[in-house]
Amino acid sequence: MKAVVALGANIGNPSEQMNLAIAMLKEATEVIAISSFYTTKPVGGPEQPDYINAVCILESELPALDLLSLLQGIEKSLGRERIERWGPRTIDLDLIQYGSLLSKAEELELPHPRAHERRFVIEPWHEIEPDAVLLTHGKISELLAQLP
Ligand code: PH2
Ligand code: MG
Ligand code: MG
Repeated sequence: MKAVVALGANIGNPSEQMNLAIAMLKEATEVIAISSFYTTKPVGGPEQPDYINAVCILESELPALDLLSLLQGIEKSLGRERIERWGPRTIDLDLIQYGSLLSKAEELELPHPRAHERRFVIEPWHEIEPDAVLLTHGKISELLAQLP
C-alpha cells in the first residue's frame, strides 16, 4: 500500500536529521518519491525556529500500527523527545495517508486530521504527486490553491 509520510525538523541539524530519517525509511520500506526540502515558518506551538519540511511516498505492506511504530522508532533513534505539543523537535515523521485506510483510533487517525490545512504538508506532497487525493478533503491541487 502507498503511504504518504510528512517529515519535519527544527532543532539540532534539521536537514541532516531529515536525510538520516529518509535513509532509515529506505532501509525498512520501498521509498518511491521524496520531495524537496522546504523551509517553513512554525505553525502553532511556542516561539521556535523555522522548520525544514518534506514529504515522501513509500510502499509498505505493514499493518498501519506497525508502520506507525517504525516511524516512531526512527524518531526515537534520532533523539526525538516529546516535551510539548507542537514544540520544537529534532525529527517528526507523520503518517498522512495509508492506502485507503480510514481510522479514528486515538493512537492513529487516518488520514491525518490536520493535513488539509497545512501548507508544509500539502505543498511538498503536491510536488511529487500532483494528482493525489486526500481521502477526507479531495484533490490536493485544489487544497493547495486555497491555502494561505
Ligand atoms: N509541525 C507541527 C507544528 N507546527 N510547523 C511547521 N512549519 N512545520 C511542521 O512540521 C510543524 C509545524 C506539529 O507536528
Ligand atoms: Mg507533526
Ligand atoms: Mg508527529
